[in-house]
Amino acid sequence: MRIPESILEILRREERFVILSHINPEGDALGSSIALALALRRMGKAADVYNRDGLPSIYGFLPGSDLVRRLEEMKVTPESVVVILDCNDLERVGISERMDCKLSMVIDHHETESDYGDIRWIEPECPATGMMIYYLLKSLDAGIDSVMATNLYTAISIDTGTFRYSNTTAETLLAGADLIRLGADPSFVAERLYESWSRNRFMLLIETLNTLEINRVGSITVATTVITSEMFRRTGTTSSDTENFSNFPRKIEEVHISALFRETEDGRWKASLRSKGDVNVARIASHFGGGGHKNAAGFLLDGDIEEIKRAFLKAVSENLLVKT
Ligand SMILES: [Mn+2]
Repeated sequence: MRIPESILEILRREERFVILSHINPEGDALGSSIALALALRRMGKAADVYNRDGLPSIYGFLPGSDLVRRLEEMKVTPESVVVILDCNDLERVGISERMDCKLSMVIDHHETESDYGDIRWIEPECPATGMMIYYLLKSLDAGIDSVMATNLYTAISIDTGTFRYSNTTAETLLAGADLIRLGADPSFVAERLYESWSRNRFMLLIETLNTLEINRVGSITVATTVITSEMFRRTGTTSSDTENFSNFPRKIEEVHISALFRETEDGRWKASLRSKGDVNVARIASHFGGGGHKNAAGFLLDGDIEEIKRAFLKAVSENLLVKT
């Protein structure tokens, strides 16, 4: 992976950094942000991490996670370099106006959504932003300590299903191995990510799986599940408890696509799409104005959930002519 020289130069030269990532942050956004901030601090610079939604409690295990503060506390000055990670436009960060900063920089592995940023480094083939930060820190010679290693290992774990998804390559495993050598504990991270749920979260999963419907669309089998605001209320959970839920119906052998529809606080519906192998759900998401990767994508729609499901299945039949 070739790191743009301008990025290395700015990180070495500038003194003040504000690190931002997407709303509803998950392990890649958080781990990448924390690791980069700690590396910059180690280089003697000021580096702060903000996220609109703060730190979800399930990521409280990340060392250095106390660095993550809410967007309303953000201080950007004309000397600041703003670094946006794991997304590439301001709307995804939850910011509506351009900031008065010295420079803005985007580091992301999602297909381009906007042209925001004075410097953009985007690698759609890269499995995680955490991989890009890993290579970046290697090139900066800042040194990766065990705290940074744990954050980057978690970032890569989340976006590769802990080295299982089709984006897992030899490079991913080599980076994972190096991060373990540098101090990441794979069984600790896996236990915190996959075996540390609250009972409430598990009850929400049971309710969600009870909404399962399986539809055959041409040669494609689609599983849909739904989470309503009422289900969140009943189980005492929030949207951050739903991370990974859309993967569960993929466990069914014949299912090619799993679509989870979650009601948002403002009464809209957020679809999280997951697929196996060659089935490209990014194409369906973009049909509805959303985006993502081949095997993981999403979109947001207004309206009645039953109508949205019907429109979704129609879009699958129109947009996917895939051999299975
Ligand atoms: Mn990511």
